Amino acid sequence: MAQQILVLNGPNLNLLGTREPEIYGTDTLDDMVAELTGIAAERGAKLRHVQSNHEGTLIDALHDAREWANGVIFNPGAYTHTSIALRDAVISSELPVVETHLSNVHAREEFRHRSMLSGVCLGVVLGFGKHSYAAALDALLRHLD
Ligand code: CA2
Repeated sequence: MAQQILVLNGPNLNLLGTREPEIYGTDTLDDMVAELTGIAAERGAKLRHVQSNHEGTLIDALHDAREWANGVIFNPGAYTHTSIALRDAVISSELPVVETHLSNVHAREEFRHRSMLSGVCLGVVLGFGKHSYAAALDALLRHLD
């Protein structure tokens, strides 16, 4: 049975490839998800992608994932640094969640150094641009196997 993975992206990540390319790269979100879907297919895994700018929608997606997903790749965007509600939703999902970031948040502003989610995630991958997602997928599939 194929592993089913939710790729969940938070606020402003719909703008990928349109601004701040020096930080976030030039690929659009659609480009990135298409590439990741190909990588997943080579490993016999299936992805579903959800992006939302709304905290509640991200929480709903984590609750829903409990019903069908084996694991989650989650870039919570700026909610990483603030959201206890998303932390609680990760716990409630009872799924392995890999916190994933394009940029190296520790090389940026101090307020980005703290994550409300890392402590309840399986692991964290950051700083490799779109390759962070590929590395997160690889680690998650190895964990699930
Ligand atoms: O590095 C990451 O993946 C972040 O989660 C991205 C968030 C930021 O608030 C986190 O600290 C680290 C911001 C996403 C904004 O994405 C944009 C992409 C292109 C243009 C504008 C924003």
